[in-house]
Amino acid sequence: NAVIHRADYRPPAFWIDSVELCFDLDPVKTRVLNRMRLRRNPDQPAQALRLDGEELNLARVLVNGQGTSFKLEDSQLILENLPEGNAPFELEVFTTCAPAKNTKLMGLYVSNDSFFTQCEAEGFRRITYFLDRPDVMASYNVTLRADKAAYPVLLSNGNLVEQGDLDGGRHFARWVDPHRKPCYLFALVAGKLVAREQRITTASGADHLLQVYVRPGDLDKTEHAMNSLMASIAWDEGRFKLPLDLERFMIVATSDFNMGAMENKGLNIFNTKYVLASQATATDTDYANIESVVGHEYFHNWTGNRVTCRDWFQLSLKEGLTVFRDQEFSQDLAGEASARAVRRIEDVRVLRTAQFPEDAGPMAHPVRPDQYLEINNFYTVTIYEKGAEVVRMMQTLVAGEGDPLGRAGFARGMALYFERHDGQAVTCDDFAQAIADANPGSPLARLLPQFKRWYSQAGTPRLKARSHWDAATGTYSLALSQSCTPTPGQPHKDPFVIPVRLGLLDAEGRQISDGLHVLTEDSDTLTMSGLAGEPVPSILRGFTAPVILEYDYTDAQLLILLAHDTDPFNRWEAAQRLAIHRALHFIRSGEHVELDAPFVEAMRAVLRHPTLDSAFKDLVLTLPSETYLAEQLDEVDPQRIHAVREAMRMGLATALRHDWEWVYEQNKDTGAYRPDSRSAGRRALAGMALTHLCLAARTSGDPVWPGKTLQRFKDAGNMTDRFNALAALVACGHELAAPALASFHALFKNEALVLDKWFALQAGAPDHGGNILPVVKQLMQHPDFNLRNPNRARSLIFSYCSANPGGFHRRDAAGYVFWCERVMELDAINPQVAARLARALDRWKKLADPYRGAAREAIARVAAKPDLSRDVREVVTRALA
Ligand code: B3K
Ligand code: ZN
Repeated sequence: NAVIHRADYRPPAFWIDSVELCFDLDPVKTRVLNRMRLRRNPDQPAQALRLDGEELNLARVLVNGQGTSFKLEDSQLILENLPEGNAPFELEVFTTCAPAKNTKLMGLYVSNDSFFTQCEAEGFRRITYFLDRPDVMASYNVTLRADKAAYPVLLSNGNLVEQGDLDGGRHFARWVDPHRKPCYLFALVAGKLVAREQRITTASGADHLLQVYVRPGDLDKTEHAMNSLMASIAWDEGRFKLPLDLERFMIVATSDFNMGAMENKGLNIFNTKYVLASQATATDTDYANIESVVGHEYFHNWTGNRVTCRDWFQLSLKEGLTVFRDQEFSQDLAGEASARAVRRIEDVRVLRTAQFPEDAGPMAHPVRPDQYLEINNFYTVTIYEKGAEVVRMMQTLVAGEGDPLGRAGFARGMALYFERHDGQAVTCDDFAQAIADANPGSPLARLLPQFKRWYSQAGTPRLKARSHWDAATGTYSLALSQSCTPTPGQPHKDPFVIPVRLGLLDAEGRQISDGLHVLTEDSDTLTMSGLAGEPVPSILRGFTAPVILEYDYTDAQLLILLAHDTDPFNRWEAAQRLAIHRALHFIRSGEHVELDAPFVEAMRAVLRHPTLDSAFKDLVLTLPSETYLAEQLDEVDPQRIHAVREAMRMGLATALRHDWEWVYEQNKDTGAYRPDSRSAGRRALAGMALTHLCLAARTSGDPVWPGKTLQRFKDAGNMTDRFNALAALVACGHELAAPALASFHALFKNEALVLDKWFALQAGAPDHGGNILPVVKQLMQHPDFNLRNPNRARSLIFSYCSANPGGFHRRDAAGYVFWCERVMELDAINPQVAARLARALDRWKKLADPYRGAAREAIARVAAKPDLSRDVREVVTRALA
């Protein structure tokens, strides 16, 4: 139960070359026979063998077939009297475990009468005693035995080499994985499952079998996942020349899963949420998420599995890189430049609303952390999303002539990375070195040691820009400077390497120049002369670095950028800044919210624009979230922010009423359902129009639009349109919302993933006078609610505590009391899920009173509970520090 430090890394004292596992699967008592071939690591001093094990019953230990002495201490099996010398020896460990009682969903567990495993990061030790660390890679040979009627399908990693019947109605299957792997990539599945199958021939001419396994009733919802898998395979071959290295690639869906999915070698296990889709039950967002998560897990097959992490501090080596790869995949699949830009904006929005606050709060940590108490707490937006931005900056910094984006240079770096490290467990340094070495002379290669501060220093850098215009000489200068506030354990920061793509526009909005500037010092000044008039700077185009850009844009400049910038990211950003200026003004001044004409006209121009994509219009018209606004303030009054944002939304609803009507008519019919980005964008904008039209009806009392919305809800031919209509009624608090919610429940009572949406919509609805908490409490009593199912717990409890600041932060502190009780209740069931919920109050120190004091008290109450998990303890201890 001690803090683990990166600096303490030592290679293992023993290697495990091969593992033979034999499972007798039984929900109450599963027997696991584990035969390993080990040898001492000659590079390490002779010492005892310490195998990790958790919640196991140990029955027998044999060394080379003989009984031996052993000790059990602190969840370790310690063997001191092992054969001397470097010769391999055989160790046999026989244990039992209880999958049906496993509510943590780590290790081997039962869900809907089937067996599943989850081993990353340290779940394999809940299956058998092992060196549960990623730098120990072994060959696996796995036999599964189980009752044939109850568990007709028996799966593990690799190739099925043998199967047959056994006495007593039982059967067996034996799987051999042709690739060596760390134990966190082990998986088994057993149960009543059916598969969609697809045979493919890849570019090299090799044949492969692809399978998507689900529960029998769900086969009709697997087409999109299979298509996404085929697209992923083709993309990785095309862009990075990385082929599928297995004869068989399987995806299995389970409804009880702690996160999104898991990249086990050849046997990915997925949350049903990221597999199952039909137009009747899944939204466009679900379709897009499935595509990206299927891609993500598939891309891990190379980045993570073929080359893995030396230790868990290197987690971003595989996660940051694989998120970067899945983001690029989604962009490439989106097609046209404008659709790519929409994806980019969405990714940046996630980074800024989730990762920036993390980097400014008590859990802030570098992309490569230096210490942890519980590794599961470090599967964070920093490791994943900021890690992806670090990889993206590398790509940007290897750009060259004929390769303006750095794609070719980056692909060369990837090739070198695999040439050097295939089959190894390596570090983030090894990765960065390969990308740099493949691009000698690039800014990345020149600046590599300094660039790697992105891995070692936490916190979001601030990039300040100040411009100066000398009309007499036609000279424009832009002074850039950087700083980064202290984070826990890091009081001082050295300057980062910040790639800044900069464009200049003239007063009519025509582009004058565009180029990449790399800031490496604390400050630096760019000068351009020979200009006819003062230019408008478009700074940080495409969001080339994960920084907070501070520049005192005037409204006039922002309006020019919004109307004319050729960089779609900064075009969107201009609208965000216009909205933020206004929101912050109203929040700080307490003035009555009244939207000014220039802002309204700019929004109208976007809505009515003849050529802009609907998806882009939807992003521009979406006001910055309450969470993002809170980050812009030193002291946060969540109710004030909520009230101002709602009032601004109402302002846009009423001022643009006719425009919303027009937009709705233009976008409401998208024909036969297809989840492509263009028609998805049109559905999103139609949904947004409905919400605003219903909001406007709230003040006018006009029943027409709520009525039309209800009709659309009833007639909808797909889940996106149906859900958006329902959400519009809920958002405006109309009386038609209640019957619509009831009929939605009745329609989908047998669709777990749709019920999750039903819970989430109600828990995340705009708060009116404190009405949401009672609804949430009531829904906890609903027969369909189940705290043990992570998806359901997230849909109700997280939607309220983490995604509904206006409902959660109550002056009477009842939201915090509710949070505290749920964290403690969940911790006894599933610490990983509980620790995620615990983070809902990360930013409590920024709150104004009375919220601040009450939040502190609630966190302290959790911290005072004696038998907390390591997961929750780490989060609350850091929060109070
Ligand atoms: N690698 C897994 C995450 C495992 C989380 C363990 N607590 C999924 C992914 O990133 O692809
Ligand atoms: Zn991943």
